[in-house]
Amino acid sequence: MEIQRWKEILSPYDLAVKELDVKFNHMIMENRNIGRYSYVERVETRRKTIASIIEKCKRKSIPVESAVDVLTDIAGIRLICQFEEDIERVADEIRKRPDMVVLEEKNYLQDVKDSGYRSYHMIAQYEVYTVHGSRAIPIEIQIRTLAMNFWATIEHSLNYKYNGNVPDDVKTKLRASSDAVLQMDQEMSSIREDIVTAQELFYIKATLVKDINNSINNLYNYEDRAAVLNIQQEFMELYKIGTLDELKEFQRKLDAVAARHGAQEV
Ligand code: 0O2
Repeated sequence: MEIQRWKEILSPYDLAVKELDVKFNHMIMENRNIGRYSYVERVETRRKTIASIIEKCKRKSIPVESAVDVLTDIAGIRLICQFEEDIERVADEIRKRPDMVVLEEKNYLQDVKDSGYRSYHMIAQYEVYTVHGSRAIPIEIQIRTLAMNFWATIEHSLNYKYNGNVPDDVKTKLRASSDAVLQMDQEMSSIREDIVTAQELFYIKATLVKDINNSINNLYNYEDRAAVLNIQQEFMELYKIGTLDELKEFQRKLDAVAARHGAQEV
């Protein structure tokens, strides 16, 4: 197939992965900004390369011309969570989203693959609007923990190295390390509440400090420079020894000054 034709065929898939990358990352940011734990820790997106599409077609005896009718993982998104419990929450959020329809689910957390692979897979249909009109695109969504992702990344690269024929002793080690990953995920789950609370506090403080810095920078537009430097100094002291409530009160005062000047900024 000509490269120009590939470009046309794959363009809506590129759009789909870009849109979903923005949407899921925005969701993470919104949660963190309000100091709420995000079930999704990290997002990875990719559109399958032409070489990889051709290779998969060969492997599955599919004519390349039918690739887009048969393959459901040309557009892929990976949602990486910190804890195994978060995976089901994320899957549930996806089922409820109005911008996609889940067509299929595979639970490799329950039905662990012989390789030792663990992950939760969904195929969803997602609509994009292009200059040629609207197109419903299948998206493969893989949901897994950071630890599962580490394992899958290493195992994938070994498969690539050995061209799919991984030696038996390496396979045995991979399965053993997959069990170790499961054990680690379980250990981390047992202290999940502590970690979530610590992270929520961290993001509340980080957002507050960012807002205070913005407000102070903004003050330079309408306050005397020496006065702003004094405020900055006061903030540095508070940052070192102040409580969260004191920082909130400091931000409220800065906000009130900006409001008086009709100059609030985000
Ligand atoms: P890539 O390079 O990641 O895109 P199939 O898609 O036909 O191979 P199936 O049963 O239709 O397999 O879908 P399945 O099992 O849900 O797997 C699809 C994807 O899951 C794979 O895509 C991998 O990304 C991942 N996966 C599945 N099994 C394993 C495994 O044992 N190890 C690792 N590391 N990843 C796995 P691709 O196209 O194979 O690869």
